[in-house]
Formats: sequence, structure tokens, C-alpha cells
Amino acid sequence: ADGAVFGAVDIGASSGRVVAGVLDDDGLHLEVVHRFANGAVEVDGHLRWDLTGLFAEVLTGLTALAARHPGVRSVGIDTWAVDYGLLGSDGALLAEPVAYRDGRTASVVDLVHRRVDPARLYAVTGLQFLPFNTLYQLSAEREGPLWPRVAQALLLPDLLACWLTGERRTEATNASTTGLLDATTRTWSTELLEALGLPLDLFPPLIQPGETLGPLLPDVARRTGLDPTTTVVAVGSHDTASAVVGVPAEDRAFAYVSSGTWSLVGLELDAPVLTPQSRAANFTNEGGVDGRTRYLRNEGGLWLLQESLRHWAEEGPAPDQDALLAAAAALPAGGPVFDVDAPDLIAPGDMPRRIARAVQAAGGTAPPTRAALVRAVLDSLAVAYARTTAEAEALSGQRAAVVHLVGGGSRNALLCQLTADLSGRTVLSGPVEATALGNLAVQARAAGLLPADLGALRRTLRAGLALETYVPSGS
Ligand code: ADP
Ligand code: LRH
Repeated sequence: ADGAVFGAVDIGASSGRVVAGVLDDDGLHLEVVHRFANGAVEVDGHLRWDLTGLFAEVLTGLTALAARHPGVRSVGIDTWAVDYGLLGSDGALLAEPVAYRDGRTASVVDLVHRRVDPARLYAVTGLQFLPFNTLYQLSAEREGPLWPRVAQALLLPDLLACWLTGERRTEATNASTTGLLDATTRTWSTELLEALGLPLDLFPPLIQPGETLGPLLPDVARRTGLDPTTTVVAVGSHDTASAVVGVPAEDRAFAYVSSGTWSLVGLELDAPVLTPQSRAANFTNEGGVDGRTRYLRNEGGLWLLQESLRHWAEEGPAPDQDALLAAAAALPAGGPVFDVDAPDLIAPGDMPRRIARAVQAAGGTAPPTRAALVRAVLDSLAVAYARTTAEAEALSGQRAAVVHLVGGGSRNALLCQLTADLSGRTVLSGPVEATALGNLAVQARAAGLLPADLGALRRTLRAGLALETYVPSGS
């Protein structure tokens, strides 16, 4: 294993990075070789991702990777879920992909539910209702101008992988977020595709994490300086699937919070829970690596804070996040909370005003200062984390002795402590780059250099990490 190097491309809704994973006898060491910003922008009346620009950042990052490490074995790609690019019959991208926060699905949700009863949708896919799930986006797309020219749809990490290798496949964990995959058989649901009038071969065939997609295109190898024998290996291409692999758990009795733009809160199970109670609680059964089920709820996340900071920066001098967090931490506990899942918090806009309204809707007094508003966001996120962990246990029957908080939010000490206090459980925080870690670990395992068993793999990862421990106050 000495010195084997792997590359991870991990792109979240707010930032992306290219990370080297160097495996030696002490473990898997991460080096971020390139970071770049991401965000959706309004173009031609829709909120879109600049996927062409993101691909240029990927090439820049892979060039930095090659410059630092000769002989990179493989590269894995993950991004946020549900979004896709549409390709014409010549394979070219028809338009920059519409972002999930775009409002275009509002008018088609009822239409979809008239074609397939929501109870049936849940029984087949096990997916939490979110207005931006791919099936709603595609149903909106069917009414749009591009549809007659569409030959195929590729989920975003698959599209980036296709631009690197020329190969078209759909990675299985991310496919599970489309609302078109059967959660039990883990194959495309012909029933749902037909009911929604979508071609059965709209998405390319599935590929599982750990399988090799193919070698780099000669032109990509030449442009980046990577060896032409470097392959692209499928990983949990849904960022949350990779983050859950990167949860450094000691055993199975853990809950996780992947805390970034969104908060993904739940358990890892052996099989989906497709009960009416689970649907009523709006829990999702996303596909995990090794056929595990990511039983979780997608809750509001640090987007609420990011978008508030962005709004304040438009009004005057950009506020200092660290100073605001310190001021928020100094406020007393027991302040107002709001529902972080309120649908009107999804779209970009004047977030502080919307949050103040949400606090009032919950019977509280609008936060008088920015620090109080930040505190309300963190208190409300922690309330959601605590409640969802308990609900996941009750609905699945699986216990969680500890909560692992990973992702950018694990750097927020106040959020970690509040989560411990409100859940009454020990919170272990870190790593910040759990997603890149999980991405790299699946590649190193596919190369035969890390344990095959996911539990043993996680214990190996844990040995190389320094986690922070937060115990509930008063215990
Ligand atoms: P995503 O992958 O969804 O783009 P990340 O996991 O990178 O998101 O998390 C980004 C968030 O993490 C930021 O919005 C911020 O709230 C939080 N974060 C990152 N670094 C810090 C820090 N040093 N202190 C507090 N919060 C932080
Ligand atoms: C997190 C994430 C999450 C999805 C959302 C669209 O980055 O992939 O798991 O629900 O973005």
C-alpha cells in the first residue's frame, strides 16, 4: 500500500475541491490540492449550475493533483444529488443544468401525483418527498422546449465522469435520489418511468461503487498530465453516500448528521423501511455503498446561514462569520426556534426576513439582532438533528449510541454542542472532509488496499483521525 495515491473530486452546492488521498501504513491522508466556489446563477429565466465552468475547475484540480503526485491510480467523482444534464443525439449538453432550487417543479408536483399516487411512489422508491426530486424536474422538463431534442439524461457526477472517460453510466447511489429507482430491487422502475411518460433508457445503465468506469480519455490525460492508465472508478457519487462511508464509526450503533448546505440526518440500515409511518414522517431510503440503506431525512442546513450572510453582505460590509458565531454562542439557551424545513426557505432570497417570519409563525419573537438570528438558525438545526435521530431509531428499531457530525458543520462548535445537549447523546465531530474521505476509501478498497468490510474500513479510517467529543451539558 505504500504511497498509493487516489484522487477525489467532491463538489457540493456551495464549494468544490479536488483531494489527493495518500495511503500509507499509518492510514489514508488527505491533501486538498484545489478548491473552488460553486453556486447556482439565474440564466435564461432559470437557476442554473455552470457545469462547463465546474468541469474546467475539475481539470485544473486534476492538473494540480498530477503535478504533486506521479502515478495517481484512480479518480472518483461525487456531487450533490438529483440534478442532471440533458444530452442531444450527438452527445452534446443541450443547456447548462437547471438547479434544484429553481421553482419550475411547483406546477408539476400535483400532475405527477395524479399519474402515480404518492403512497405508491413511496412504496416503490422509499424516497422522501422533496419538490426537487428528479422525477418532478423531468416532468417539468417534458413541458419545456428542449425535450424533443433530448436523447439521454446524465446525473451530474456521471456527466463529469463521461467528460473524463467517454463512458456513460448511472452510478447507483445517486440513481436512488431520482425517484425512479426501485428501493427493493435497486433497478430502474419500469412502472414509474412508463407512468410518467419517460423513456425507459433515458438514463444509462447502472454502475456500482467500486466498479471501474474506464481510463481517462487521451486528451484529458494530456491536458492534466495524469497518466493515461489512470482510471475513473465509481464511488458513492451522491456526496451524502460518500459522506456516510466516511463516518468514522466504531460499530453499527451510530447516527450521522452530514452537515453542509443541507443536513442529512439518520442511520445506516441493511434494508429499506417502506412503512406508511415512515412515509408520514417523510424519511428517505437512499441507496448506500454495499447495498446499505441510508435511512435519513433531508433537513434544512447551513444554507440558511450562508444565504443570510450573503444577504447581509449585499446590504453593507460583509459580516465576519466567526464573530457572529461567537456572539451567537454567548446568547442564553432557550431562544426562539423555527421549522428549518419550511418550503419557503429553499429558494435564494432575503433569508433573514424569511427566517424572522418563520420564527413568528412558530409563535416566537423575531430575532432582534444578527447574532440572535444566527443563534435561532443553530438552535433550530440542533432541534431538528435531535428529533430526527430519535425518530429514525423509533421507525427502524435500530439504536444509535452516538451521533457522528461530519462535513463543514462539524467545524461549528456551537452546533455540535447544541446537538449533544438537545439529543442527550455524545456527539463526535469530524472529519470536515468526510465526503472526500469516503470517495477515496471506496477507491482504495477497490484497489484491494483497504478492508472489504465496511465496518472494518470505517475503523481503519477512524484510527487516522482526531475527532472532537461533545458531551451533553449537565451529564
Ligand atoms: P457542501 O458540501 O454542501 O457545499 P460543506 O460540507 O462544505 O457543504 O459545508 C459548508 C458549511 O460549513 C459552510 O456553509 C459553513 O456554515 C460551515 N463551515 C465551514 N467551515 C467552518 C468554520 N471554520 N466554522 C464554522 N462553520 C464552518
Ligand atoms: C447534499 C445533497 C443532499 C440532497 C441535496 C440535493 O449535498 O446531495 O443529499 O438531498 O444535496
